[in-house]
Amino acid sequence: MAIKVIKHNCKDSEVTDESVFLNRRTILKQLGFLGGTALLASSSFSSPKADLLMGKEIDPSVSLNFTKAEPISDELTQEKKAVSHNNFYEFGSQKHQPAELSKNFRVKPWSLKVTGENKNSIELSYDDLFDMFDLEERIYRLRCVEAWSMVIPWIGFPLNKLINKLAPTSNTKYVRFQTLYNPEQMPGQRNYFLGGGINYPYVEGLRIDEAMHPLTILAVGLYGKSLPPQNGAPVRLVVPWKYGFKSIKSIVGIDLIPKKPNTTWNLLADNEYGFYANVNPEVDHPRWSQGYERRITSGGIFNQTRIKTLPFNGYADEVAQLYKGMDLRKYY
Ligand SMILES: Nc1nc2c(c(=O)[nH]1)N[C@H]1C(S)=C(S)[C@@H](COP(=O)(O)O)O[C@H]1N2
Ligand SMILES: [Mo]
Repeated sequence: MAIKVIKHNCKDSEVTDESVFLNRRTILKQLGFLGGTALLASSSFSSPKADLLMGKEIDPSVSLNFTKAEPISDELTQEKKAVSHNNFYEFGSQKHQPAELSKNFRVKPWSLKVTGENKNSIELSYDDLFDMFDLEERIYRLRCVEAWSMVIPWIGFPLNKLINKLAPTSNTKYVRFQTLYNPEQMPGQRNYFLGGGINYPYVEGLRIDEAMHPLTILAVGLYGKSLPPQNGAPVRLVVPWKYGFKSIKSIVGIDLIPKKPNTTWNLLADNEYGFYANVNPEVDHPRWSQGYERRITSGGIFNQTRIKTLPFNGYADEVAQLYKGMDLRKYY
């Protein structure tokens, strides 16, 4: 299936005919040449375009072409929540800060370098992220180690498709990921307190079998559109059976390596955040229970519903065999 259309931060010369057309219509509308109903005649309007037509602040994200997911029984988190309640310490450690402080984050041009064994490597440009693989939607639960959770329709591709391009051998035991380091653009990287005391760049890692698992994706979009900066534009990892901090954002480097890599939260507090970080209601965080979570929904008190946390975040049937014989209290 062919991919994507328009992207972030496009100059006028780069945008597709459709968006130029929509821009022109906006102008025509402002001039009073078009009625509102005529503008709604096309069924392909997605919300950013609708916002454009309404003359509201323009959302830089754009519609993507992708295979739609089957609905799941969990209620989707409202999009406005998913893009305004974030953890992205590079843009501040309070939930509301990433959306506010990442507005001018430039994601184009982008370079994602992927290295394998024997200096084997590939580099993906911004366009490659959307063009190299067919995009598919995945509706996943996201469980933060802080005991809140959401249900988010991501758009992306399985990480194993990218790894397979580097033809890994048995020497590859782990995969290391790194977020962009750019203090000029990321205020939390130049201000120790804003950035939550993290030693940047943010790094993460997976065992190779976890990285190759079909549930593990690189996401380039959510809710039908490319990722907004606060959710990790232009490309982030999503590993649905692990605590959210494993799902590293705005990735510039992926390396196939023989040894277990360092991971940011483990470096900060080894006793609180392990390398594995599989969602596990049996293993409490030293400072709070992991038995329950606050699902961010449209109902409940304060739009939160208290629910039981499931082993592997409800993906045990798919992933439990990866950890056969391991003591999950030790390998937390
Ligand atoms: N680079 C980077 N990636 C990150 C984080 C971060 O602070 N920096 N926070 C993590 C945490 S704790 C969570 S819960 C998820 C949140 O993803 P969301 O904001 O898209 O819901 O991103 C993860 N990825
Ligand atoms: Mo998190």
